Amino acid sequence: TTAPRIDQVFDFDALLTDEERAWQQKARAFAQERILPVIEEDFENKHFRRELIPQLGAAGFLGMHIKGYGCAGAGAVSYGLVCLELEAADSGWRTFVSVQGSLAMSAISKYGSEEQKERWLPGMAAGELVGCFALTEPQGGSDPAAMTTTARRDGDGWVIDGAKRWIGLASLADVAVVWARVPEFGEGGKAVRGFLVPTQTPGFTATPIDGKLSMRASVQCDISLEGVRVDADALLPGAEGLSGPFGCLNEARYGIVWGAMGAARSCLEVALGRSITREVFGKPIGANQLTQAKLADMLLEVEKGMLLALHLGRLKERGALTPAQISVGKLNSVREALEIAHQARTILGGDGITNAFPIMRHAANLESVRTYEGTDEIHQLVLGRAMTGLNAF
Ligand code: TGC
Repeated sequence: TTAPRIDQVFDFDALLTDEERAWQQKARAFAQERILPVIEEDFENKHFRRELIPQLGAAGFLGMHIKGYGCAGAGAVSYGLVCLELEAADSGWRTFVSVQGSLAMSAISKYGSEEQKERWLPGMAAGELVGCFALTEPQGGSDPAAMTTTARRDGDGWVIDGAKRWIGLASLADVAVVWARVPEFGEGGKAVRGFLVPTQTPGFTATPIDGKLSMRASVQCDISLEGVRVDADALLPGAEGLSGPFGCLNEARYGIVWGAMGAARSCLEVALGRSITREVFGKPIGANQLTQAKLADMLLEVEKGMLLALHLGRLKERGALTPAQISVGKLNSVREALEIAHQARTILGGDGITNAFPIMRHAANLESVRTYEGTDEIHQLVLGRAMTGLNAF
């Protein structure tokens, strides 16, 4: 596209530090040089380009908010900007960084023993090892308290049985963070614990889910756990109950707040570019008032979404970000990004449904983003509870 840069209208970058701009530029260059040239082909062919993983590691994007263990120790806003630039290329690659860094590495960093951190984090930061985060089960992801996967003591170790679904990266992962109910710890969510399961362990099987019309350039799997025996030191000692996995979901949801605005910005840029070059009724379609109204409304939502993301990022850097605030951002960013993708498609006319433009790919991807890490409805209910004090789950 020859689109003018929409960020020049608002000068959002003026709100960033030099270091944050440096991360932004690095991620933008990575997306433009390594992802964009191949993404339409990969999406079409359902191909996950594994060779990019060490390159993401070398760039410092994996677990970049974690201090030590080979991680960059960058600020929350820098991490958000990287998510935005990667998702401007494709949600699948932001999802990779989220699953590896915000979910699997965060779980180890927040709840792991020193030995567990030393064993896994440096290789994961470098992109030499891949992690996945096995929380969701086949009956649905919204109510992890209902999980049926169990871990039982067996001599010095644990035996895990159950099934997980929609687990990103599982078939290529070296280690799975598996959340399981430990009956001896009681009932409900309080009995949930996390285990670091090397994926070569007998009884662990990950099968990629086929037939996806969304996130086609990334991998999500079914996992079967049949008598998976792990040593005692596989247990994450710092996680007790559902606040363990939820603490990691907070990190990933925060990245989505920024990331979805990247997909939205790309759709707006393409629509803006085409509005100037596509002629209808003898003039560029962008010279029509209705089109300009659409473009203006899209710009408003991108800029509002980015300002919201920045506000949440600054709160996170102060250690003041709450789960309800993250719900505001996740709900708003994905909902508005989808609406922007749909509006952008109308400006392109029939061309908008082809893969000559990224609009439908972003729209299809965003349907996944809307569903994982808490659906719209879950975030509405989190906010409803925060406002009313009444639990509607
Ligand atoms: P509730 O009783 O509210 O809470 C249970 C315990 O958890 C604590 N908690 C949180 N802690 C940290 N951050 C949060 N956001 C938290 N939310 C709750 C809470 O304080 C309590 O702690 P404690 O110590 O008192 O026990 O639990 P609930 O069952 O009422 O929660 C309801 C609800 C709906 C908010 C929760 O179940 C929820 O968020 N559901 C959505 C789950 C979700 O996002 N699932 C999708 C996961 S995506 C995925 O797994 C795939 S990863 C991506 C990939 O692999 O590609």
